[in-house]
Amino acid sequence: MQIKTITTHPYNDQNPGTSGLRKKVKVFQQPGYLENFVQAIFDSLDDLTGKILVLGGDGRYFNRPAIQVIIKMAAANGFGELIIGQGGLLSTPAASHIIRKYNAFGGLILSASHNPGGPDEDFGIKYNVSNGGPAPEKDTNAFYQRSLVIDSYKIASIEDIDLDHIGTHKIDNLSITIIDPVADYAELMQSIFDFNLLKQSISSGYITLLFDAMHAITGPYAKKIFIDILGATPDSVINAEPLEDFGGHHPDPNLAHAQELAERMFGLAPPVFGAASDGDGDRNMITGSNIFVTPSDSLAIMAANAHLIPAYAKGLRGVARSMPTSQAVDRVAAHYNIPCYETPTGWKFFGNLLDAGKITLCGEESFGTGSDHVREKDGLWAVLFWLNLIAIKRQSVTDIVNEHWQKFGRDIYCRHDYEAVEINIANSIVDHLRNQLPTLPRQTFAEYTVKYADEFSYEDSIDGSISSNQGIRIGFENGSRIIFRLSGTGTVGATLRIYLERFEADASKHNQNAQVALATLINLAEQFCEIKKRTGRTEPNVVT
Ligand code: G16
Repeated sequence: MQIKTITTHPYNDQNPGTSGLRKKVKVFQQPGYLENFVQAIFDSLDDLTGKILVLGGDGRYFNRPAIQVIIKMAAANGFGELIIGQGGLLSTPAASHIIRKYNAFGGLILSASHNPGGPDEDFGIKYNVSNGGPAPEKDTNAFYQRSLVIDSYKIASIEDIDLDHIGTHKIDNLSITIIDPVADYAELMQSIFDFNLLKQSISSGYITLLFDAMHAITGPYAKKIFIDILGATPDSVINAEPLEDFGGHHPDPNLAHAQELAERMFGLAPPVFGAASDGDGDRNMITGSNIFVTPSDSLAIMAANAHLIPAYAKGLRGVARSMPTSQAVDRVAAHYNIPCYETPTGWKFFGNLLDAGKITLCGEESFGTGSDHVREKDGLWAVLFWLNLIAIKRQSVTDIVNEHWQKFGRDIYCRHDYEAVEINIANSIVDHLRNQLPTLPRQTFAEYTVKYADEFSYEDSIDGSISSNQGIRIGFENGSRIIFRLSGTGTVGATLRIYLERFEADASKHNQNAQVALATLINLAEQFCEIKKRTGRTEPNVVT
């Protein structure tokens, strides 16, 4: 195979965010842009010669051409084997599983997750390490540093590979295997959950379900698992065909974007259970007939009931949540006397805890939950977990949630997102918040007295690494919190996220609307950050 070394010039904006490098497709299409970043990754890795690389993406626009480039670069850089999902498709959790199962050196996952797709929309790429999880910060920092000085990349002169047929191609010492993207993952799910019980519950009509794949990667996975294996009716999976532009929608599983699902679940005669996943299949939204379960509550409920699921019957070693996720799971951990860790936003921070066996279950408010079965959050796993719970407990989603709140109390929670804020304004808001931090403790606002006001910094208990500036926290004596963070996944301007939470022990007040119950905190948040005043906006773009 002939290998060419191409001269390039560095770009200065290839700093990975919360989850890989995400930019507009047009940015990725600049000469050498994709190649530089991939070469920066390969240059930063210890000897990769002869090793296995897993490759796949969520099928969005630019997925296929990018994969062909990466195949040629991986060949030129000396990988021994490439494992690629048929059609260039792999969900993020399936890629994580395949890296682990086949002892791969790592994997490149092409996705911008829940961001929209298409020629004028978003593309992304991230590297996962040999444990199957996202590269930790020390690696992503190294990728960025290398990208700033890169002056050439290596690429092999080989024909494009046929991605659509399963099989193996041999080119000199390189073997390229195109695999069924679903089979290994479906097998893994069957080793975790009680598929016999699920089949009975679905065939008897006890569980009716609706899954919205949002024209993204989970369509083929959901069809295989829910329809082919579990026997659900074909109309149980909607928007199942992956499209390069996700049908023009945001593949973001929340009530605003999974509109069709929301209409059915809150309409006449809804199914027992409804769920959606995102672009690359790692997020999940859980609903029941006329109820939406917040991701923070979902994590807590899963933790409280995990012992009912076959794979977790021995109980959980510990749990973890990202800092802005509500404290509901902390109460469950305290009840079962297991450790609960608080990490910065970003799945990569759970990896060390999972590898060290400190935690079994973890999750985030951003619609992500997962366990030690892979090293990514896992949308369909969460859906199967809930289905398995409903089948065992013989309760509706509403009853499961209410029972949980009665036992543990309710952490009333919501998040307000202000998207595409001008970067200078966003930075001035963060500076303004920072300046107030020393003066806030012990001040009282209505019934809220500030207990602490700081910027979250995390020390990894396994490798001792420190991650600073991970969000501004204002915590109150009564356990309520307001948190401010700039998103690390947006591609236009800055997104300010405001997370609000208040604990309610009184069961007679559990069924309040969250926006109403959190109204004082919402006003206080504006008083602290002045987003409306500084931008002239009147409301957040998204409320979850
Ligand atoms: C990614 C990360 C998550 C994070 C989320 C939101 O999810 O994997 O850990 O919670 O982004 O991050 P931010 O608040 O910085 O936008 P995904 O599903 O987009 O890969």
